[in-house]
Amino acid sequence: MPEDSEPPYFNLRPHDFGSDFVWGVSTAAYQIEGAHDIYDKGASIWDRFVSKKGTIFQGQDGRISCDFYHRYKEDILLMKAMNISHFRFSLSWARIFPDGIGKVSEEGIAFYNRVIDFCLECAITPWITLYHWDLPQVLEEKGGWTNRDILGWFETYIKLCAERFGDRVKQWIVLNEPMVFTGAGYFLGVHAPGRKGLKNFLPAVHHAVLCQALGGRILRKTIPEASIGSTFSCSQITPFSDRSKDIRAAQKADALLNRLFIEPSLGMGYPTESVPILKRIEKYQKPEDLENSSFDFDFIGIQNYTREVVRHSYTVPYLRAKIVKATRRKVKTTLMDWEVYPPSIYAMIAKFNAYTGIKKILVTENGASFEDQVRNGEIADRARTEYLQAHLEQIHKAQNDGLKVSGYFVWTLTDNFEWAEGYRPRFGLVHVEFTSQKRTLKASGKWYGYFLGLGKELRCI
Ligand code: GCO
Repeated sequence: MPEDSEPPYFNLRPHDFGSDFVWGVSTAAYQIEGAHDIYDKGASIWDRFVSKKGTIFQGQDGRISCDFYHRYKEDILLMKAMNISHFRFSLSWARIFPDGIGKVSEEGIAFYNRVIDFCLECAITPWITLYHWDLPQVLEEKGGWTNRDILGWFETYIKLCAERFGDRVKQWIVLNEPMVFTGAGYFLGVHAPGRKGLKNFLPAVHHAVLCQALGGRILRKTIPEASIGSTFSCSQITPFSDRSKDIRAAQKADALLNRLFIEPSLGMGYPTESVPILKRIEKYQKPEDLENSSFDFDFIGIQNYTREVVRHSYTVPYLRAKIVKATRRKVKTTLMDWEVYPPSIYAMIAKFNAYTGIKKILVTENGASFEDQVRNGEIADRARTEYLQAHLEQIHKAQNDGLKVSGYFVWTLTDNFEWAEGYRPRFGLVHVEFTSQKRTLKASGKWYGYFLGLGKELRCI
């Protein structure tokens, strides 16, 4: 047997993380569901964005993806076989409200009911993310996240989801990584809807902050017993050198990438002392907004994959800071060109733990894409297993050092549509051959299943 198909030795067991520790996998609707126009489903900004030339690697799209819409049973059974007891997935707003608000699609509701009910039948706890980046296109045409009316649209959407699914789903996440969907979608234009500049970014940020807290309040009211959170992308930021200019640049990047959304939600306002340009958000603020930006979340999901090294740069407007790419630093990287740097997850747990208002921290995403080799029907992805293990070791160390972290969700179950990168980066524990839709458990998936099952044989397959 080739050396790399054997899982590396790992000395931790699930119970070393505590008996209440939550173990799961995370997914997102547009990345897995396919069935992009089935029944009366409306188009989302991603349905539209992928059809623009030059936006996605090789012109790919998520029209079919891994066809989770039709194959959800097979995929949930795979989770069950791997002893995974928590499944985080998102709802497609345009599948539920084809016109953004107004008419409800009972077919869309029925699909999510099937998914939820099958999870429960398999003793898997469903975790719903309400917004993982796929705004209905009709709402984008009215300004999307830059239009303050989004507060009303979002309220209508969340209220309905809470009413229809809240009897069975008790774990709720309002937003997925607001920094990424506002930054990549409304500032850089590299994600849907492809808008650029501060005039789009700043109102989008402010409305996302307000919606995040509003979503929390609606969920609390509609499902009083629910556990409610929101998720944040975060990376340790290391200054390129100890020159004061680089240190200042790193502080600005930290404020923008790690603090911009969590701090207003804790009632601390925007980090304007580090990034003065954020003061321009005032233009979009109403007197009641400061109070309405915060919500007492039951948990915070942190999503960490790498760290960033940042240096001063005269050429970057406003921020005067830029990321030094991992490839240029000659460090070990994943296929996304992200440095493999497990201590970053420890640093982020410590950072979020230091905020007094945070009650509970879960790692709601962590994972890696590598060049997976299929040999004789086996996927020997030792690098992924090592990556996951190294991050789990850091989480365990954080717990030993008294930091609170009580869950871990791998990104992701199956290979899927990686946004602007298309299908090239594969993040799954399960390999998908996209033309036949054949699923094959990778060595990393087998390892995760053995680990969670305490070394017992995988439950079926
Ligand atoms: C996120 C992204 C995921 C990505 C994953 C890998 O929540 O971070 O939304 O959808 O696929 O992070 O890049």
